Amino acid sequence: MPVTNEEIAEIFESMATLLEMKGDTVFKIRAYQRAARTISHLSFSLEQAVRDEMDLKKVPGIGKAISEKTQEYLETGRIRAYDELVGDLPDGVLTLMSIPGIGSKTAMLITQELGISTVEGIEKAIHDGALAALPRMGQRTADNILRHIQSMRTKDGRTPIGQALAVAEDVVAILRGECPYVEQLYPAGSLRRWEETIGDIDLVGVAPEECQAAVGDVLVDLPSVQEVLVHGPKKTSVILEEGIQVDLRLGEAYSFGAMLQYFSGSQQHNIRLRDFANRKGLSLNEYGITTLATGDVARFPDEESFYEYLGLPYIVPELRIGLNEIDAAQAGALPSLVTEADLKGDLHLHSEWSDGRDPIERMIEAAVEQGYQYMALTDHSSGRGIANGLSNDRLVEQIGVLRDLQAQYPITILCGSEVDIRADGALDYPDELLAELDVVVASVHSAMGQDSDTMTARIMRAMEHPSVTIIGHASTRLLSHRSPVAFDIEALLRAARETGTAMEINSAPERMDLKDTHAHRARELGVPLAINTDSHHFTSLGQRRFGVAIARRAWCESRHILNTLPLDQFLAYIRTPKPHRMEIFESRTDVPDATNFANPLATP
Ligand code: DGT
Ligand code: CA
Ligand code: CA
Ligand code: ZN
Repeated sequence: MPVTNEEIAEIFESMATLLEMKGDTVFKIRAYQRAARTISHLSFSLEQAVRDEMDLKKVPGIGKAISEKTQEYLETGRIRAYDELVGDLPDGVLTLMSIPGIGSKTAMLITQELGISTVEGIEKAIHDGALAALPRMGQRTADNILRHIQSMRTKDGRTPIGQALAVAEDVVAILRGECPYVEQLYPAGSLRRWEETIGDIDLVGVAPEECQAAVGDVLVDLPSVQEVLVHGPKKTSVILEEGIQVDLRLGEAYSFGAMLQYFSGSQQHNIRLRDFANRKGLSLNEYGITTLATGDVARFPDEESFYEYLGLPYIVPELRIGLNEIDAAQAGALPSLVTEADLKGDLHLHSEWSDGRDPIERMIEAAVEQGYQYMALTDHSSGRGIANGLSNDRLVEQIGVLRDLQAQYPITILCGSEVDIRADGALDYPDELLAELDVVVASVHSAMGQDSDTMTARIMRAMEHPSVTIIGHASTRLLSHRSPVAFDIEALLRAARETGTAMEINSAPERMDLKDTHAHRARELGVPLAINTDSHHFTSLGQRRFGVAIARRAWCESRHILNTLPLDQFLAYIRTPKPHRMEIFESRTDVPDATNFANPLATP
């Protein structure tokens, strides 16, 4: 492939842009811009000129540096100086710059202020107004960018669990409605294991053999089906409008256990389980368990009997990762995982006083309906212009309102705030006001582009504040929208333990933050974990199931979760100064002996 002058000019143009972003000297920036312009207007091919051993420095506008880099590019296909400049950029800046209408300055501003590094993230920020609120942006520019994105849209592989589960539940409801002979029908695969993102939706079900094909017929006839991949008697595969694939498989009730187990995965878990079975002279497949010596096949109506036949206790889908769960099962060391029913309160709720959609009363009623003993209202602090944060005066007023409302409700209403952790780690309210609150969730909402050391120190400073109860959504990631901030999770979790600060598992399905592996480490270190919904709407409290799933994937029992404490112990906890409150968390007397293993997804 010949190298064109345009190609070379473009690289120097990019270098000028990158140097500008880096804040390099105007002189250097201009030199690259001039070179780019000169090269794109040359009447001869640079490649040919170099081959002819012409001295490029003779060309006006091309100096020594440009000449050498041109040769380097023609010889090696790269320019090291360019690669280094790209390497220095924050994540995602180049991605953002690939969107027409977003230049280097805007891309930097967006990554630094909003922490956004993906096209989807920009889209979200346009929809919620955050982009238009940036300096020199405005609604019209934001709308233009959105149009560009929509025209360049390509589908990336995986779907966040919140979206996939909603689609799966809709499809299951329709199939059940149209096919009354279907006995069982569950999501399997990554969805049943509560992975953060889902490659495709696997549905497995039971129907009498003569009716199985009809279920597939209903699936392919759904109005949202865009493409049919497979349409057979036992298996049907379609792609829905949203770009999500659905695989449906049907089997018989007497062997459904093996089928559900097989298609629930993970593939790694199944491989390890198969090795385990092989050593016992058994072979596994989706129909049952074969004794190799005799060829006899055992059938299982449910997964419990399947695992039991292998000499193992039941392993819940969330634990089927393929790491050490089979060893733990064999040793009788599986945890009694926390369940939704263990939660006694929600400690992160918003009302219309800040950026929530509903009145305080509605949020309280929703907490009562969850059966909670306590709840904390935590509207935003004022630093967040776009979230309609509460000024000092309005927070004082809200505390009064909450104290007045208490008499009307059979739930303990705790006064709280989701207070901004400013760029330097200071909090958004004065200490005296924070000390008035029962529960303080401290979160990062700005300057998300800080480097790891700065961000870690910033959050640690908030942890050291005596009034901070919980660090909210520590990584600030939005699944497929915004990358996590850079931080040292180990240092943060150790600081949380030392200061007596809880870490939030934010259940909002677009957040899932802490994520499972971080929650796992938090549990190991003895850090209290609070499973909150961060609800901005009274219907969102049920999203706790996503947070509970993270905790379960992190091998958490009820005793590892702060808001499973009964009211009296929780009040004692928050009223005891940090870090001594840890003693209350650690001396739990309420932990039940046995835990219900049922996967919430698998319960009809
Ligand atoms: P995904 O869809 O990428 O989010 O992940 P999964 O786990 O849902 O994977 P999927 O949909 O390809 O297959 C569903 C389950 O079926 C998988 O977890 C285990 C089982 N399975 C599928 N293909 C194989 C295979 O080739 N070997 C084994 N051992 N299991 C398989
Ligand atoms: Ca799947
Ligand atoms: Ca699949
Ligand atoms: Zn919040």
